[in-house]
Amino acid sequence: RLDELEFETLTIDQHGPIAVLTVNRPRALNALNAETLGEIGMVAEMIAESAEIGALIVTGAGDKAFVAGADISELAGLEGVYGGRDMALLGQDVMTQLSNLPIPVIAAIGGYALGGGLELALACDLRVASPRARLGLPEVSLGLLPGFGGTQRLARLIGKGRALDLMLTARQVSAEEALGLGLVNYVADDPLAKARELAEQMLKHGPLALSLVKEAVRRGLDTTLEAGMEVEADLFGMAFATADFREGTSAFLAKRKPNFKGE
Ligand code: CO8
Repeated sequence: RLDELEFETLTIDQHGPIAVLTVNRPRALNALNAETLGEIGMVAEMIAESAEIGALIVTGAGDKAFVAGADISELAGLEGVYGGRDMALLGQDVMTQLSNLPIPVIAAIGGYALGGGLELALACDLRVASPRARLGLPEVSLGLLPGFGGTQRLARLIGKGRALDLMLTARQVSAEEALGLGLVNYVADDPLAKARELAEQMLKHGPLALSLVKEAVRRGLDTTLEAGMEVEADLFGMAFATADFREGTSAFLAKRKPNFKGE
């Protein structure tokens, strides 16, 4: 079981098929250093190979922050072009691993989600924020740009104009404004509870279908509409060949609840 493993900078809890990854460096507002990134990558790798975990929630320890960014004290010690580039590549790889997981991944944002912290949330499929949350990409205020996929994922999620507004001004937005921008999906007083509720709702459905939806959207956004339609048709064909599809349709016709097996 995942929750039997020990990590230095994060904790993992498992509630049935739902895993909760909590970034746990509250004294640095859960800032991501190379060790945390490595540990998140390890967890993603294990979840990708686990048949037991059906959904992942990513959150931060304490009330104050989800994750307040990359660890600025570590960044300050990196030397030259290559140090920075390597750090960006490490962070990008980890975010892509999370984003490519075949299960729903939900960020529960209780406080600050800034810089690399917002990029972590952007690598998740959905974002739920507390009314107290503050979100932003303040990298230009440090003479940097987002380096963990933020320039790419934010513009794809909320559009070029809105993404450039946030990145060029470095301003923080409230949860309410983030909701209006489409940056978060839900605002809830208890974002972790809301994320669990959403995960449970998703887990009623066929797990293969969930993973195919994610794959179709992800691959489609990286290509033309025409090529995306082909991806959709191919994946639809794959869904058609599953036992889950037969179970889902026969359960509907027999007016009973489906019992999906992920096959
Ligand atoms: N890194 C390291 N330590 C941090 C970070 C961080 N990102 N954020 C907060 N901390 C630490 C503070 O230094 C402080 O430590 P100490 O108690 O030892 O002084 C502790 O956490 C508490 O923070 P504050 O006292 O500052 O708390 P406040 O309530 O006064 O302020 C803020 C909260 C507004 C969130 C403030 O802490 C802040 O502005 N933090 C930095 C936010 C930021 O700029 N984040 C972006 C970082 S850059 C980034 O993420 C780039 C990602 C891409 C990298 C690409 C690789 C090359």
